[in-house]
Amino acid sequence: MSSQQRSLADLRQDEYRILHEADLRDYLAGLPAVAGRLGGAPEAWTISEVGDGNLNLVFIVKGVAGGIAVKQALPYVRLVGESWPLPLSRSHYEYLALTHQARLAAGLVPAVLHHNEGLALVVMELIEPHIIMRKGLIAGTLYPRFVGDIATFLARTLFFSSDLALPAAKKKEGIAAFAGNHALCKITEDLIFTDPYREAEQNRWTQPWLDAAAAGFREDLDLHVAISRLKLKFLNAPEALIHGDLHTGSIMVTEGSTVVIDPEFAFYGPMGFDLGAVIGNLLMSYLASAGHERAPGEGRLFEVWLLETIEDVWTEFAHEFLELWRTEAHGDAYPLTLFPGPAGAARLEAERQAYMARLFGDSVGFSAAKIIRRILGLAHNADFELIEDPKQRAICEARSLRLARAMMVETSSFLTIGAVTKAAREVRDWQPDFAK
Ligand code: SR1
Ligand code: MG
Repeated sequence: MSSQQRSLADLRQDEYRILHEADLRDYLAGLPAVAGRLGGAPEAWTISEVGDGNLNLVFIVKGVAGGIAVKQALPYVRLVGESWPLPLSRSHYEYLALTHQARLAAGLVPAVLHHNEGLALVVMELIEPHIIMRKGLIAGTLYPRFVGDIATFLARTLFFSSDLALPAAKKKEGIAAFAGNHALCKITEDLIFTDPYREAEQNRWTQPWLDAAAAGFREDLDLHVAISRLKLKFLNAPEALIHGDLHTGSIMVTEGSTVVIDPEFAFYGPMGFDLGAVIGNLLMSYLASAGHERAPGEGRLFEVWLLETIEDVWTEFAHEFLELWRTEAHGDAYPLTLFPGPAGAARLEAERQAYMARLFGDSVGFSAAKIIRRILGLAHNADFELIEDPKQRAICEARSLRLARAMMVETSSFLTIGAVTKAAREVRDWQPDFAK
């Protein structure tokens, strides 16, 4: 036994250390169910680190019989480095959220095969042959199953963790179980709801074209009021267990299947934050499309599909959520005894519609916040970043900022999802001054 092997063997199996390939192989070999799933001799397993997110290590391990994905939290933010520590406990919350979501939205999240709290490690089934949805969208691929799957995921995970479905004591136990995930919430509170609107060292944008827009957003008090209201809602509205980071990089797809991954930001928060993440990221995909065209008009069909998809995500979500409310409302909210007879039933139905209108407004606002943070804040997304010509990228980003500002400051003028897609269509061909 080499000295390196001896020192690995000496380590307690649940003691935190960053797992490198040899250590991970030994660790997995010690888990009979996982080793059986991989098959063959551990020495023959292939291990590759594939993490391209901002926070963690992700390994794909393959053996003769099958594959697994291993996600390990690092004690710091991977994107920035050791100067930005981050609690390993996020792995615990991710595990809790994954197992909870698996009960509510079977088949739409990866199955957890193993969790080690000490190592901040989750072993999951390998989602194959799926790819990260953002990558597929950048390539202009259409995903016909996506609307149905994401609408079901959103409706079921949000409804069944809300006061509409749960007795108050159960709901409060849920809030308590996730309350410790505040460091991840703080990332969102800073990076999404604060930094893009002030001078912050980590902010960046496509210079010099967006300098004026970035300065304008730092001085725009109407916008500051709007983003502060959204931040307050994020801080103090534990409506449901939300995914907390539901961008298109947290969704894996094929044309026939959708799987939602990476719920490490999960906590009890406003439902509109998850809906806004999906809608906002699809809007960015739509407005980035022109920047990926190799010939004018090449992306038009894809763009038409994207706008229909945005409309259908909201419409199908609202339909499924309302159906659950009508048939599965066992929570303490809206006691049926307060709505007797046909008049009570009609009044309750009107109230359901009013609730959805309020949730839609939240989703519009959060969607705008998600767009702005990806253009003026620290963490950008590949939809824009992969547009090679920086001026063309800035044009796409400027259109997105214009749309997002309107959605955030004039939210009440967006009464329907059709109003959102109409505004997106209009801004798609708008030319910012620097492009003229
Ligand atoms: C410093 S972490 C930056 C972002 O990465 C995650 O995916 C979240 O979106 C977070 O805001
Ligand atoms: Mg993530």
